[in-house]
Amino acid sequence: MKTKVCIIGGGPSGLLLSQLLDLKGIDNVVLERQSREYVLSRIRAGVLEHGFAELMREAQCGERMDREGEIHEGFYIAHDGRMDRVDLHRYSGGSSVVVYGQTELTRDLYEARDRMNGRVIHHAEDVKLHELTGDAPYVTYRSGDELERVDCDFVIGADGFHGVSRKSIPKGVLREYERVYPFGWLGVLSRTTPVSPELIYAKHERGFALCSLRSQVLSRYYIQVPLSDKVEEWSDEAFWDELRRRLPEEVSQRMITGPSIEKSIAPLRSFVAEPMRHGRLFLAGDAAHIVPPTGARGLNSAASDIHYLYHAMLGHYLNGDDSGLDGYSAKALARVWKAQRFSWWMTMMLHTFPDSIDYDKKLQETDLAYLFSSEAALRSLAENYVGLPF
Ligand code: FAS
Ligand code: PHB
Repeated sequence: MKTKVCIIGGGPSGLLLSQLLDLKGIDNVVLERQSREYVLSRIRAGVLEHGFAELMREAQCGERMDREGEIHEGFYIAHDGRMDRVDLHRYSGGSSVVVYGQTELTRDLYEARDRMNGRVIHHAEDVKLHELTGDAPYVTYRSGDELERVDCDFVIGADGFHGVSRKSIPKGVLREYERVYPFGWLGVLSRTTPVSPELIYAKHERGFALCSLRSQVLSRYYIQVPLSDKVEEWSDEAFWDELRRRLPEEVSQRMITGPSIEKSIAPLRSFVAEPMRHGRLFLAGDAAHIVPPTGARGLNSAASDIHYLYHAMLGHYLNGDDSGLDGYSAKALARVWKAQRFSWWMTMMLHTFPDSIDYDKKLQETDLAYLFSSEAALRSLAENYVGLPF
């Protein structure tokens, strides 16, 4: 098989780039290890930056997001028994975020690929990248018992943290930066009315909690748990009890509980791989960087990678201009690191740390006190949360 761009990974990053390129007549193929059903069974991000929403519209995939997604102009931080609202609209100069689940967004992208007869190959096993530093890279993969080959101009590694692409960059070239947090997030999805119309990030001595949603009939909640916890150790009842303990009474009293339809524990890490380019290979999304979900930057960091790669490919194929490709890694990383900083800051401010000393706890309290006493601090939080410019 021959194509211009071979994209490894049929998650949101890979599918969005595939759709954008196809709309401009740039031939591409997506190789996805799992089935579509498996990809769509994963429950992940819930908050889209303004820039991500714009990209979805540019990709002609924004119609259901605009119809079913919710525009949110603020969120709450619960601490010390009180609730303080972060007015995103006011402090970001009029911007907002869209609350719309990654699962539905990925479904919209798959359906758009179907409408364009896009080539998304599922069950692509043992993907291997070859000749990345030459002019004629190629990718091999196994489909059943058959070994297949894709000859291409460029390979996009959009295969997530556990993918093969980043690992195809020689050890002497790749630099990795990582911080692992001593806790995870236990998440529950339930067909219940959300406890709050806006998200609530809760700092509590028992641990962090987050009240989010997917719609007015689908709630998404998280509580911080020790890394040693196993999801099977948490009954629904135990989850709801612990969540309520971490929220102000005015909130916990009105909590509507119900059976979990999804329950999982996600570890938290900050991670960046540099460079995001190696020869004809370009990394995008979780393949290159991971953030703790506290700042809702995970999926949104992928958006700017895709935006930069899309325009770089347009420059190459439509204008013979490779400046976008040559500048991609530095430009993407500049924004990635700002998302890393923000996600780290939100995580350090709102979670309990098993080894924290009293001084650390006072700093956390002071961080919150300063935030809600300073317009400059609120503007800084708001501009990061709604998404820094691409
Ligand atoms: P993805 O990991 O989504 O997609 C990569 C795709 O590549 C997958 O479909 C995988 O099957 C495929 N693949 C992997 N290896 C392959 C191979 N060798 N060959 C072929 N295909 C291969 N972000 C938030 O903003 N908020 C959240 O609340 C949040 N919660 C999360 C919870 C969990 C458990 C995880 C893991 C992530 C969460 N994230 C969250 C981050 C998440 O949304 C990612 O940012 C987002 O999935 C990134 O999308 P992709 O870069 O497409 O990577
Ligand atoms: C979610 O709804 O899954 C969600 C929202 C905001 C976050 C993290 C997760 O910061």
